[in-house]
Amino acid sequence: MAVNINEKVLDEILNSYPAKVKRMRKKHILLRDSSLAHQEIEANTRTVPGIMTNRGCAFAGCKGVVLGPLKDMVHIVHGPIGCAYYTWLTRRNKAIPKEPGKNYLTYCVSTDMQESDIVFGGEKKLARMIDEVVEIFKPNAITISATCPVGLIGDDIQAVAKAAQQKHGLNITAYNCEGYKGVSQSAGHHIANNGLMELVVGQGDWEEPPSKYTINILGEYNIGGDSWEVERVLKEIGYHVQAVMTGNGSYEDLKNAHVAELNLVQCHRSINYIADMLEKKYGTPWLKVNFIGIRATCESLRNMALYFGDEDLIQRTEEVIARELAVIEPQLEPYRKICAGKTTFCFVGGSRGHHYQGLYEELGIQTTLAGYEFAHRDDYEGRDVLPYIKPDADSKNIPELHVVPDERRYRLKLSKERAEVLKDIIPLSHYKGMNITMKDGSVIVDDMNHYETEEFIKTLKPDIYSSGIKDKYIPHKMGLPSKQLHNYDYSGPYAGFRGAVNFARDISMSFTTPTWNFIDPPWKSRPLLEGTIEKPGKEGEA
Ligand code: CFM
Repeated sequence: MAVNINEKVLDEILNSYPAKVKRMRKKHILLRDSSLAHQEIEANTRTVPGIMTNRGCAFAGCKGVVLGPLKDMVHIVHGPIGCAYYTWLTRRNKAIPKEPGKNYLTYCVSTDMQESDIVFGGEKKLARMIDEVVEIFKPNAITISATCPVGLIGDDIQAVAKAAQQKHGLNITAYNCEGYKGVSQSAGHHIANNGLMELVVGQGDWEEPPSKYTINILGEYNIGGDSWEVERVLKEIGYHVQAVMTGNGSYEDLKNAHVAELNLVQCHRSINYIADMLEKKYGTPWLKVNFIGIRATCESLRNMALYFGDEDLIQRTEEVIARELAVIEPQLEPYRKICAGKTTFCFVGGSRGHHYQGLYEELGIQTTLAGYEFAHRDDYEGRDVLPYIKPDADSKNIPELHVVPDERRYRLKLSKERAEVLKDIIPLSHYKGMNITMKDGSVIVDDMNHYETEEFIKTLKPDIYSSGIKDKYIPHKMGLPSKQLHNYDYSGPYAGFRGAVNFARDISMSFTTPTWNFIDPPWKSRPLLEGTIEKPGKEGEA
């Protein structure tokens, strides 16, 4: 399918910007061309002020994304109530308590800072709040996340956490993830990864995995129940999932996550730091997986079996795949007929922009534009580019945790020789990024804004748009269906085999709803440019 764009058209879109902004934005946009050895994109840099970005803040990345789904902990937001409210379950990370009553995600816990706290400091209020939380909830652990004002007035949340930890004998950790740190929520992922690694993972006393094939799933947040579907399949094959980081996750599972024999990485962007640190500290390799899409799920399962290299496991993997496919293939058939030949945009935060393309393709829908809100160059260009990414003032602002092999617990899970062999056939401790998987002529956009969203829709005329709540209604107003790939519009799961059927059903419904008969996309009903030419007036006339 030809994609209706070239450098000239792209230039015309960008010409509306002031020259400096145009120069800056151009570095964030690529037209995919596989004949070039390498295509570099600028990413993880500041959004131009005034531009309508879809990005969130560091606090959102730390509290909302990584810490928030851990269910047996109470997550205190030290800050104004709005910050707490907007990171409270809006992402639809689902959880079922493991121990009766130990799911605190349904509570929005905040110090509700007021003007007087800003003027006189909020440390005492925070300390009181921790006492109250311990008394009322008796959680297994507590986190405290800082919002912008906390950093601005200088409340020492680390000291408060330390004192409370001693007082209550509970794991209480504080995260300096003030919203303004870094350039997006990505900074908050890093801060949360550091904290969990330093203060939670490894705190348990297990020395050995509880059963054969013990794994962790990293970067899976159980949006709409995704990780339940993934775990269902993994359990059928014979894996033991020790910890999911962090969807439906728990402090109790996480503290013994060091015993796993393999770490799976679903969302590379948000959790690659922990994956790397677990490898350095405990010798556990990580495998890049993708459980979105049928082919990607099958490939991930087969790669896992290859990692363990056990004939029985390989055979069981094939049996489960065959059984699952036999069930879902007939279910998918009618949806494929509806979806065939259509095109989509796939613009999501940091990994779904890539992950959903395969699933769309399996339904016959081509992705003509994709991108990430806040990913880094390695998520586009692959991890080989890591040594060439220059740190800037914003990235240097986020502390790097330097871990060393754990004296007692480090053990090579894989011999060096076997690792070398495997690295050629499976993505072991490696991610190739999104760009190489995209078709020539398709558009790759980093931190796409609302102006560009409208312009690219008018140019490429997709049949459906997929992104999040901030831009969902732009395509709707333009007469196009759109699908939120952040929280799934109250549906899901979309992962794994059964998830693929749910996705196909929902996307097909988007196309077949009669709603779109009442509104035409602008290019169908009127010219894109409207205006009148007036006769020039006499000199001096207004
Ligand atoms: Fe990872 Fe995510 Fe994503 Fe993300 Fe997010 Fe999310 Fe996302 Mo919304 S952790 S990077 S910070 S896969 S909340 S579950 S959907 S932007 S693409």
